[in-house]
Amino acid sequence: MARRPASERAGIPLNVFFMTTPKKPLTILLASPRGFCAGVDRAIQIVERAIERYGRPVYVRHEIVHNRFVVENLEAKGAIFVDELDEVPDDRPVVFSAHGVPKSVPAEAGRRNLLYVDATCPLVSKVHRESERHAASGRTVILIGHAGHPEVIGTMGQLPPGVVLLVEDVEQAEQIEVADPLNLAYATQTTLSVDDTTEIVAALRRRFPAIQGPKLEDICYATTNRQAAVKAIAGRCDALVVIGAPNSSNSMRLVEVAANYGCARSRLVQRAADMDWAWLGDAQRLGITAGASAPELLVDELIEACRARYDVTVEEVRTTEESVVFKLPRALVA
Ligand code: 10E
Ligand code: SF4
Repeated sequence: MARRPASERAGIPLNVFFMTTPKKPLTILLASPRGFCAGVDRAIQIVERAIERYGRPVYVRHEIVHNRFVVENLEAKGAIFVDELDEVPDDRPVVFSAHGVPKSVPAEAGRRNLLYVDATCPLVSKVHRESERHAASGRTVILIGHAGHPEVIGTMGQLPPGVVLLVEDVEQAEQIEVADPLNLAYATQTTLSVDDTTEIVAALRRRFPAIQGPKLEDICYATTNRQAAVKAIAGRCDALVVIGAPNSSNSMRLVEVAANYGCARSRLVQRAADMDWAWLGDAQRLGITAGASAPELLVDELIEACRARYDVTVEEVRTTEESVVFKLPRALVA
């Protein structure tokens, strides 16, 4: 005779064991555009193609983009990430990161006869060329950006010391002294807060009416679009997560934008495993976006982790379409 289940023998109906408390509802407002931009996509492809073409290992100076997941994936394919060129052996190729490098870096690579591929985003290179053009016309360039960030180091390093002056905020814009206010230009880091930069530029224009600069700032399309998408959802969210890395300028700006536009409970999360579920608390609407260097896979992973805990409905809020694609360097095509 078949043995009865232990629960029945104990007098407990079997279905009691399978009764679960229903999951709480959670609406995810998914910002769009989010995640990879054209410059990041191109930079990753450059490393992958360089490995295919030149074999392992290919060295990469600095994280190709500011994302551990991307870096570890490329390491598994044969990339070795280093801080400086002196860590690259003479007989191996090296890729420069998407953030751009000072002129001294390709110069040193050339001096050592290294095979190098520059993965600087074309929109960063554009800022480099504009700054050079101003300097050639005798203008001092005020660069609006964050001290120590590789893009800022790269842009300042396009010109001799003293030609580019750094301004980080409105306070510094109000205080900066220049030798010749009639021969002045500004440029910006590509990943700044659109709102903060507008204020900084306004302060510079007030103090130096003859200052020259781009029609809009040099903040790129991807930064602008990701911030606009967050602005569109922030006011409807109880909490908002930006997938990205702490050293990713554009990702950090998205957290600030969310807070400034109505979602004080906003934070950066590198991936689902780092999510603090207690922080989410009783939120019913969670905003999710991703920085320009964060793969979509990490967004999917977070949504799946939410589904395991909540009864999830996803609503994608798209503020614009993106179709920007950058060509790869000729050396890596075909
Ligand atoms: O710290 P950033 O936002 O400048 O870099 P990221 O690697 O997170 O995203 C890509 C942005 C680049 C390469 C700079 N324009
Ligand atoms: Fe280029 Fe903008 Fe992407 Fe930076 S964030 S890599 S400037 S497209």
